Amino acid sequence: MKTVYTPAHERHRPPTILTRGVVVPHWEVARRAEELLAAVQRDGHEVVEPADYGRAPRAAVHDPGYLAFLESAWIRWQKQENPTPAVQPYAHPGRHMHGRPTGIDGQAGYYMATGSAPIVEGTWEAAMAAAHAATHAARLVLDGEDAAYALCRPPGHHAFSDLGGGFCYLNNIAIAADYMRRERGRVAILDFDVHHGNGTQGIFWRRRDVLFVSLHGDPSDYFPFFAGYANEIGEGDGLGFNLNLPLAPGADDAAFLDALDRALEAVRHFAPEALLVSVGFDAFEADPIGVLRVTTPGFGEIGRRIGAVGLPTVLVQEGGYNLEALGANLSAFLGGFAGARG
Ligand code: SP5
Ligand code: ZN
Repeated sequence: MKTVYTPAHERHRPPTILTRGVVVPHWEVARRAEELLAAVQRDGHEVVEPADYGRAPRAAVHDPGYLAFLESAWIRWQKQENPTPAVQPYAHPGRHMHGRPTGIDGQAGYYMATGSAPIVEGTWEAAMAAAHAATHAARLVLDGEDAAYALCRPPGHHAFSDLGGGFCYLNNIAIAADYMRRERGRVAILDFDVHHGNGTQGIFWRRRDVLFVSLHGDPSDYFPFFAGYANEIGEGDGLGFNLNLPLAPGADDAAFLDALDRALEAVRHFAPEALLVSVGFDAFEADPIGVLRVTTPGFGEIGRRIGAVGLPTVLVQEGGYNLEALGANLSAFLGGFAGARG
């Protein structure tokens, strides 16, 4: 399978984040992509560089004010007194607060939902490159490839139209899905990262041309906490085109695969012309920030069942933070997928 990769991701090196009041090293590190790339090369997949698709694909999904913020935030932050190396918000608009700040500190809190998406010197360039990689994988499938894999970081599924967070800046898969929609009638997004794809859900909330289905740890006690519940089914034109399948903490391969079957049933019923998949390996039993117990062979079976749907498929990398296991989990997943394609 063609893998779309560019080393531009290395420019995004988030240092630390504040977790439960303690400063810890960031989990979303450049080595993740290195481990995934090594696995792809070991398995003999062809690696291609993404083209530059310009501003249009991201501008079709994201708010202009948010894009302007992301592009300029680091430079603006550096112009303050005693600047720090990363834009880190510390105040967010809570309920009942509707004012719009003009300064960088307030805007950082306005445009970022969490403190876990610091903006460093190369974040904007890396985020653009990740979106181009997902768009390029979509382009390959539109042009007739059976499937393609965007090996990208930073991830994207927690990014809304006008709100980043949870390690995410631009919503790579939403940008790719919207790009495909210009040439295809309906597309479905399946998200099996262990965290709910709240940004992707938000972007397509009122649309019936893009089905969103997510498998994830139950948000009642797990990030992103405020979205991902089973009663979220879309609104307006999008009513009935959003499906959340939260899983209890500790869910194993069997429980995960049962939920996957339900998700794939919804995809088949929707009968899209293409499938896009938010691929996360953080449902892994030994992920440092996971809550589920999917095994390496489990990811193989997940790949096999997704492949067996038989739709043209764009795979887009999201999370997965166990550096030692990332390569094996990707190999198992892609191997399962390819096996189902025959
Ligand atoms: C794309 C993706 O997988 N984003 C994940 C965002 C998770 N953000 C929450 C980070 C806080 C983790 N604190 C857990 C403590 C573990 N001991
Ligand atoms: Zn995740």
